[in-house]
Amino acid sequence: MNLFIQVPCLNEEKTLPLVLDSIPQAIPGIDRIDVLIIDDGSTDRTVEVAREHGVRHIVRHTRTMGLARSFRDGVEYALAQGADIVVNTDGDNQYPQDRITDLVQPILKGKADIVIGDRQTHTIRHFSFFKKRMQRLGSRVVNRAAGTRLPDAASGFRAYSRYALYRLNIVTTFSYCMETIIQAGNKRIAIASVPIETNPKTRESRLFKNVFEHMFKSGQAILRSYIMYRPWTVFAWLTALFGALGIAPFLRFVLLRLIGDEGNHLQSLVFGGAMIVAALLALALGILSDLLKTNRILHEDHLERIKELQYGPASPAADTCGEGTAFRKGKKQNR
Ligand SMILES: Nc1nc2c(ncn2[C@@H]2O[C@H](COP(=O)(O)OP(=O)(O)O)[C@@H](O)[C@H]2O)c(=O)[nH]1
Ligand SMILES: [Mg+2]
Repeated sequence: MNLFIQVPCLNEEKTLPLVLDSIPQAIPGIDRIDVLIIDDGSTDRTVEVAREHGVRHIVRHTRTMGLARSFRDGVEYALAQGADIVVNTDGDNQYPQDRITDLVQPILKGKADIVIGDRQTHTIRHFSFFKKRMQRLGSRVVNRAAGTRLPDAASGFRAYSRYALYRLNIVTTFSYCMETIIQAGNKRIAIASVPIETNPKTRESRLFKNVFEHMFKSGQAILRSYIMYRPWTVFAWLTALFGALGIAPFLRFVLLRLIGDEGNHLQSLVFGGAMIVAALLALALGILSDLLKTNRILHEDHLERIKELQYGPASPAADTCGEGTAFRKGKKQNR
């Protein structure tokens, strides 16, 4: 088992040594541990610091491309180097790297393909009351969209098996944390959670200026993923809502006529007509997005096969008896 620990970095020269020094040297069940730095166009000494600490794997972006792209490029590099598990941790030393040993256990035991370090946000001292509530609400929304029961959907401290990385495709430029959970949940990839305690804060978040920006951007990512994976849920509800609003004025009109009202009720009928047009539009969009979903599933199947050809079989078990992939492909997938 080869483990790659990847650290996406944008100007982390100050805190990177703390991260690198706390990465475990050996983990039972893991034959080899490699550290990978993804430098997203840092202008400080991040890369030099990494090299001074013995990091041999560095992916560099000449210009800042964002966290989601950095994650993707890191994963591709790790898979090409033969990684069986990829752990992601942050360059600001927010996460306890010594807990990586526990983080990879569910994957080693074959119990999960993604493991998330649960920061237990309600206990974090530097989080305000409002931020704690919002973290809980965010996780609840993601769980609903993904059909999961995870306590901390926004945590970036995670382990992914090779199989999970073959099946996940990141399309948003932001908030890939939320997106991966919604994808994984809908694709019936097993996700586990391990409680962790975060380290004291070293600096302010660079990803979000404030909690409202966090909420707005995460909300966008969640909505997009939800429509991608469950278009009918969204558009069927919209069709039903507009349909009901459209039919009501016509029913009222018929009833009033029956009891002898001779008025023409033009305004309410125009409103009803507009609502019925909106319902038909929502229905058409639902049909279109369902067709697009079929297309996406075929594309994703292709991508999975390409990754298998490029990087080798998804799991060692699949190599010999096919068991590894067979038991993981759940029965009821909402892909
Ligand atoms: N690639 C990339 N990484 C970033 C960017 N901004 C922050 N990071 C990295 O993403 C991780 C999390 O960033 P951080 O500022 O701690 O955000 P937090 O998760 O809200 O605490 C750290 O490892 C940062 O170095 C960015 O624009 N691009
Ligand atoms: Mg941080």
